Parts: sequence; structure tokens; C-alpha cells
Amino acid sequence: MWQSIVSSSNNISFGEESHLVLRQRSFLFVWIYLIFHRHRLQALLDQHLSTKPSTCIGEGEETNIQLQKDQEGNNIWNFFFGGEYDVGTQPENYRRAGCPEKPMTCKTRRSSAIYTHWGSQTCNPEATEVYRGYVGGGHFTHFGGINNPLCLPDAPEYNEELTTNGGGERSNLYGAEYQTNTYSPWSDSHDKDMICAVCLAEGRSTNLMIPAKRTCPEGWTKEYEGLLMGGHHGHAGGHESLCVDINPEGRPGSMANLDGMLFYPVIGICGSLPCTPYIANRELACVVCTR
Ligand SMILES: [Ca+2]
Repeated sequence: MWQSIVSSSNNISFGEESHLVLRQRSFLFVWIYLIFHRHRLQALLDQHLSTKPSTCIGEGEETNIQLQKDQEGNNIWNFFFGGEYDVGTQPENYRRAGCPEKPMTCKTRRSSAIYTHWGSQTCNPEATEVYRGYVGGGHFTHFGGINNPLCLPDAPEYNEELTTNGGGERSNLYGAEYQTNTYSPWSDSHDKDMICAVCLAEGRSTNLMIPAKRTCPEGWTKEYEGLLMGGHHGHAGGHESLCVDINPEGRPGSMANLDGMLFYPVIGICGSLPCTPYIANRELACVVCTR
């Protein structure tokens, strides 16, 4: 290289020669620097590539998450984050305001949420039916018993080793009816047996029933809306309230007044309940949301 520098300087002027020699020496200096510091430079380059903005899970950057399949067909999410994650949650849950610190690959199961669709035997088109059936619980005249409404499957199974067909002290289970003869919008449903379905919403991780709401918070999916229903305040057998679908369905042919667990529209009573915003004696809506 020195020979090249000397050779090239024979045919040029003194000023040009000085300039050329200076450039060649600068190049030589940089070249030597790169050789001696190549490992450190490689480390800096690797660090830059692992934290570049294109792999940062920041707000609104879901596309930075890559879904792949391994040899066994399992989903593999390739994503970048700053040190915390929850296997089974959705990609949007990984979004964070800050940039990631290092890349990471993990296997994750697709998350899901379960909700019960009261008053219907169908699920949201984006959800899958787990089973369908009828609502059951305690009797409205009983002081004790079952106070949590159950969604009973329409094809029950019994363990023969555990059955005695009664004869002793037991907890009685009854069907549930819409008691809506004085509620004109749903008078046609009066005395019908309430039905239900248990639904699986894939891609979600939790569910929420919000009383006195028809809409879900931002970022949530509305599974269904309906009417808040509960037990009558004058009855001995109080029970949990439910969000019953806005179009209540009854078990076909179940018009007989057989009672059991009864469901009435819930109204707001002013006093301890602030009015406004609540309105005296008005039936309350409800909504079931997943996320
Ligand atoms: Ca009845």
C-alpha cells in the first residue's frame, strides 16, 4: 500500500500530492481501526438490530408480532418485549408503551374466555358453543337451597355409583321460568322455561357482565345485550341476577306455570341508589362483553 501511495504521487503536483496522501492515510487509519475494533463494532451492530423500532411492540404495532408454526404444528409467537409476558394471552396484551430490550421466542396457547348466554341457546357468531341447556336453581319459596342459577346441559349424565334416587336430605334443583306476565315487552315469554348456552370465545381471555349498560368499553367485544333479571324481593328464595338476552327464548312447549326459580326484570329504586343518573322504577339493561 505504501508503494502504491508513492507511485501514485509521482505524476501529480505538490498540493494535489499532499491532499491525496492525506486521504490515503486517513483511509489507512480507518482500516486499521476497524481491524482492531471489529468485535466491539459487531456487538454494537447486534444490539442495534435486536432493538430496532421495527421489532418494537409499541402502541398500535401489532404487525410486529409474527405467528409461525413449529414442526408439531404449535403456534409460535415471535415477539419482542421488555421482560414480562403472559402465556396464553393475546398479542394486543403484549403491547406496551416502551420499546423492547431483547428478542424472545415462546410457545403460547391460544387464549379463550367462557361466558353463559342466558335466555338463548346460540352463541355469538365468533364464539363456539360448548353446550346448551336449561336454567335451573332453587325454588322461589324456599329459604335455602341453590341461589346461583345453573346452565344445565340438555343431555345430563349421572354417575350410577353415586345415585340413590333421593330418600334423604338433599338440595332440590328446579327449573327456571320467566315471570313476566306484568312486563308487557316480554309478556309472551311468561312461564316459559329459561334456556341457556355456554359459549367459548377464542382469542379472548376474560368476560364481564355490566349491569345498566348496553355497550362495552373500548377494546371489548359485545357478546350480547339484554335485560337484567333477578328474584322477586318479596320471595324467600333470593338468587343471583342474570343478564338475559334481549330476545328471550324459552324451552319449546314450556308454557305451563310450574314455577321453580323465577326471574323478574330488575328495576332501580331511588334513595340509596342515586337518581339521577338512575331513573326510578325503570328496568335495567345489561351487556356481556369479552376481551
Ligand atoms: Ca310461573
